[in-house]
Amino acid sequence: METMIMGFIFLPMLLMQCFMAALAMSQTNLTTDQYALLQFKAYVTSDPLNIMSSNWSSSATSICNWVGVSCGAFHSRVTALDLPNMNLTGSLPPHLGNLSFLVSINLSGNSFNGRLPPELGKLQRLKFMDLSFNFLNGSIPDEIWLLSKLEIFKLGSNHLTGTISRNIGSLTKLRRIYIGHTKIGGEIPEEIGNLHNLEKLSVENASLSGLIPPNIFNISSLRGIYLYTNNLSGTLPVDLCYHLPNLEELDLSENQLNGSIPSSISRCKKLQQ
Ligand SMILES: *[C@@H]1O[C@H](CO)[C@@H](O)[C@H](O)[C@H]1NC(C)=O
Ligand SMILES: *[C@@H]1O[C@H](CO)[C@@H](O)[C@H](O)[C@H]1NC(C)=O
Ligand SMILES: *[C@@H]1O[C@H](CO)[C@@H](O)[C@H](O)[C@H]1NC(C)=O
Ligand SMILES: *[C@@H]1O[C@H](CO)[C@@H](O)[C@H](O)[C@H]1NC(C)=O
Ligand SMILES: *[C@@H]1O[C@H](CO)[C@@H](O)[C@H](O)[C@H]1NC(C)=O
Ligand SMILES: *[C@@H]1O[C@H](CO)[C@@H](O)[C@H](O)[C@H]1NC(C)=O
Ligand SMILES: *[C@@H]1O[C@H](CO)[C@@H](O)[C@H](O)[C@H]1NC(C)=O
Ligand SMILES: *[C@@H]1O[C@H](CO)[C@@H](O)[C@H](O)[C@H]1NC(C)=O
Ligand SMILES: *[C@@H]1O[C@H](CO)[C@@H](O)[C@H](O)[C@H]1NC(C)=O
Ligand SMILES: CC(=O)N[C@H]1CO[C@H](CO)[C@@H](O)[C@@H]1O
Repeated sequence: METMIMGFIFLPMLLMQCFMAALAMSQTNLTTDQYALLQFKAYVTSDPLNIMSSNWSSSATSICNWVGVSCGAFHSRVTALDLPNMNLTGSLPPHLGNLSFLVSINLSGNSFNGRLPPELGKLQRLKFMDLSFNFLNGSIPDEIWLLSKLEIFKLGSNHLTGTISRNIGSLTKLRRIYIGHTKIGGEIPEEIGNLHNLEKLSVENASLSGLIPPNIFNISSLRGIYLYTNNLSGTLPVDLCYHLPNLEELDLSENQLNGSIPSSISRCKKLQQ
């Protein structure tokens, strides 16, 4: 009986303490999120549409009401930073890596330049990364190839250099990768064959060389393969279309491929282009 009463008293107290601790933690980190966003704003050098000047300020309401920012319903941490096509110029601060609840970042179609901060590799919850159509340079930091929750990964149409990391094999949730229209070179790592959910592979108009790993053609989820305008060599496998029931578009033009087009091409039943 005593134990039960103690339980009745202490259990709610314990829960309350946990709740307070959770609240404190979320508030601490909300401050971290705010600081990260203010740093992001500080790194923006031109905002001709005045997207951020009006309500991206610490004196205004919660950061969750800032244009382009979304927060989680329960924990009120920043889950999305989406400001595509906003004519923003600037670079990306390392502090973005502190937005530890971020699921989506979409800054495509702006004029961001400079390097991708390696700290983005800390965003372990990130599913959607779209920084395409900017002026980012340097190579893709190693850590970014380890963001295992990534589903959509778009860094194409930038001035990026470097190679595709073998760690790409750990991005098993990837559905779309777009890193074309860059200067990314080297060979396509065969680890890409691990990506069993991949629907679109776009590394066109880059500087790829070497052979196309044949296991790419075993990824049956693929709907589009775009590797045109590179320096890929070798011969296409005879069983090219044995495992590609969903392939709609295949563009390997403007490379150094030789040999004949495999007759198995007729087994890609959905091929349109
Ligand atoms: C912030 O700006 C956007 C766009 O101008 C507006 O829709 C939104 O209501 C503003 N939010 C606050 C809290 O002022
Ligand atoms: C990013 O925003 C652009 C413009 O609205 C949109 O076309 C694109 O699909 C978005 N990217 C992602 C990954 O949702
Ligand atoms: C915003 O960008 C678009 C497309 O790049 C351009 O046509 C437009 O003039 C820009 N607007 C401002 C205010 O800079
Ligand atoms: C956030 O990130 C920056 C740069 O990566 C770092 O200097 C800072 O201490 C981090 N932590 C907080 C709580 O803002
Ligand atoms: C990357 O861009 C920045 C800013 O435009 C520039 O200062 C830097 O020299 C560039 N780095 C490389 C390696 O091109
Ligand atoms: C390839 O990209 C360059 C810019 O990097 C562009 O000028 C050229 O038109 C592109 N070529 C194709 C075939 O898309
Ligand atoms: C593709 O899959 C088939 C059947 O599962 C297998 O026999 C073949 O070795 C695979 N090819 C590659 C290059 O992984
Ligand atoms: C393409 O690869 C060949 C060797 O396969 C090499 O001789 C040539 O210089 C490369 N071209 C470019 C533009 O990288
Ligand atoms: C393709 O080119 C390579 C050299 O790059 C050569 O070894 C091979 O025999 C060629 N294959 C065909 C079918 O022409
Ligand atoms: C990214 C970040 O700042 N995370 C912190 C969230 O709050 C807890 C508790 O205060 C810290 O341990 C984390 O480092």
